[in-house]
This record gives sequence, C-alpha cells and structure tokens, in this order.
Amino acid sequence: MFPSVLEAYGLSEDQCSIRPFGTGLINHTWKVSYGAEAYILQRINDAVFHHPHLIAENMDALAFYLQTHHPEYLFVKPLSTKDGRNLVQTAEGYFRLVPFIADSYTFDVVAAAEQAYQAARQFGKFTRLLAGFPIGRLHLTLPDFHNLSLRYRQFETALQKGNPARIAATESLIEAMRSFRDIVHTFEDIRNHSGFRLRVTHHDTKISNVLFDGSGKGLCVIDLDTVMPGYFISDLGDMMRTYLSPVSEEEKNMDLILIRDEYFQAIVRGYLSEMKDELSSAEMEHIVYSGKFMIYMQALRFLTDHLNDDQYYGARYEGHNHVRAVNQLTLLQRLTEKEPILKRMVQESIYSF
Ligand code: GN1
Ligand code: MG
Repeated sequence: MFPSVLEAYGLSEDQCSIRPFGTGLINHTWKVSYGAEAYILQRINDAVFHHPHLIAENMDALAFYLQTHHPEYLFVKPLSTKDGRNLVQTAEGYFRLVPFIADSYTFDVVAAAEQAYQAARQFGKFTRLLAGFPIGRLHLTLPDFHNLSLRYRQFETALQKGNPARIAATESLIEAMRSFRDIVHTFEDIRNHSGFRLRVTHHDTKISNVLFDGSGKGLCVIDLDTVMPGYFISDLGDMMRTYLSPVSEEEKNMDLILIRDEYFQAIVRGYLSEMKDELSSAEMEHIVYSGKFMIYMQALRFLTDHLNDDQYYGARYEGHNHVRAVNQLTLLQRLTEKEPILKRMVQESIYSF
C-alpha cells in the first residue's frame, strides 16, 4: 500500500523502514525511517472523517496563522507532496506524511504530575496562541464531535435499535448511566450561555498527543485532525479523563481507578498558566465540570458502541466496549465523590496566579 504514497513525497519504499506506531483507535499510523530522516505516515480513517481534505485545509490555515503571528511556535504541519498536494489519495485511502521531530518524545501514560502540567500548558498555549484566529474559517472535520446532547440521543437510539441481547444484559449499567443525565443539562446551559466562547480547540488531549523534549519540557501538541471550534471543557476535561487515574480506559479492575489530587492540581495549574486571562468567570466556574462532561461523554460513547455491536471502536475481546464503559462510569463516580475537594483546589489555584 505504501509505494505510491511514499513516491508522491519523493521517497522510495526500498530505502525506507516502516513500522506501526502509536496506539490511536481511529487512524493508522506508521513511523517511516529514511536514512537519518524520519517521518510519521498516517492513513486517515475516512469512515470517521468523511472529508479528509477539510483536515488538510485546517492544517494549512492554522500553519499560516501561526507562521504569521507566532513564528517561534513549533507547528508540526503535514508535508506537501512533490507536486504540492497536502494529502495523498490512493485506492487504499487518504494518507499524509508528517516530519518526525528530532529529539522529541511522546508518552502513552502520564507518569508524573509534572508531565500533566507540561501537557496542560501546551494545550492551553495552543488555544491561546490561536485566540485571534477567525474561528468561522475552521472547518468542522467531525460535526457534533463533542455535542453531549447528541451523544445522549445516540445512546437512547442504541437502546431502541441496538443488539437486544446486549441491551437486556446491560440493564443496571444503563440505569447508572442515566442517573448522570444532569451533566447533559448543564451542557445545554453552557451552549446558551454568553459567557462561554467557542475557541480553537484540540478535542483529543491525551498525553500521547504532546511532544516533549529530552528534558521533559512540553514542545507542542500534535494529532490535529479534530482541531475545531469548541468549548474549553473539551480539552481540559479530556486531560482529566486521561491523566487523573493511574490506569487507563482499558483497565478491567475497577478498584484501581482513582483520582490523583496532585495530577488534578497540575492539570489545572498548567492549563490556567496559559488560559487564565482568556477564560470568563462563568467558564472558570466549570473547571471541575469539564472532567465530568468528558468522562460522561466517553462512557456514553463506549456503551452506545457496545449496544451497537462495536461498530465504531471495534473490540479486541467480547464485551470490550462494555468494560470500557464501566471503567469510564467508575471514573465519573470517583470524580463526582471528590467534587467539593477539587473545587476548593481550583479556587486555590486561581488565587495563586
Ligand atoms: C478516539 O483514535 P484516538 O484514540 O485518538 C476518539 C476519541 C476518544 C478515544 C478514546 C475521532 O481517539 O474521541 O476519546 O478514541 N476519536 C475519534 O480512546 O472518535
Ligand atoms: Mg486522536
């Protein structure tokens, strides 16, 4: 599948070594080494992203803006082909090639609060540097991606039209899921609230989407397919979802899921170190909510997919998405139990700036 793609970028496959790279659920990623040079090759999943050229156009627009206004920012832009295309379409799908930044590192697991701080700072910085970008020019690469109201409706549809055996066997989990429905109502209030702004938002703030240098300092954010107009709760919340617990969404032993206070503090401090002057007071009041919002949405998405026979995320074992849904619901319960303490920590962080 690679020769014609690599050829478009002037690389010959015989001289490249190609190996699978990373752990994303949606796109396919490979690392391509070519002498001393290295690249990241990605096939965009066009069952998810129906219009891959919109992603490429967003990259071009963001690169141009950052190059003009913040030329010192390391923006990892996909390379152009020999004939100037920003995407390669073959019978096997849509591909892009991105330079591999020398001496940069990524992590799959957050191993220290300092890493969480650095990552939160980088995601905050990305949004802040792009605060002047004309938001209306950013394409919606995945319309309604973080529309929690829609995700809830999709869950309800799955309850009507999904696999009847799975629905019947999941009754108590479905009830538990419904009991958090208030989180959807708050989201609806946010959408109607003038204090909430749509900003350039990454929408996938897992730790592996941050590049670090050799000393552990954050360099920039990567994996920009879902950069779209969004609310800050998406980015801040997904960091809480993926950094707070020592175990990931794949963990089957729910007793291991817990909220680490020092990581919470690190995320909030890192994010606010860049975003404190951007956020309104109404937004500041929803910092803890952001975690509830993202964790609930992911729990709903996993359970919906389980009820729909794993059509979206796939499953590596029977009941995989059910386990993931229970995992995320457990994380939501742990976060909710700690809400008063976490809110106090937010206040302290705000005062400390
Ligand atoms: C997907 O492909 P990956 O792992 O970066 C998903 C995210 C989910 C995540 C859960 C486009 O991201 O929204 O949070 O799985 N991306 C898309 O692991 O659906
Ligand atoms: Mg992603």
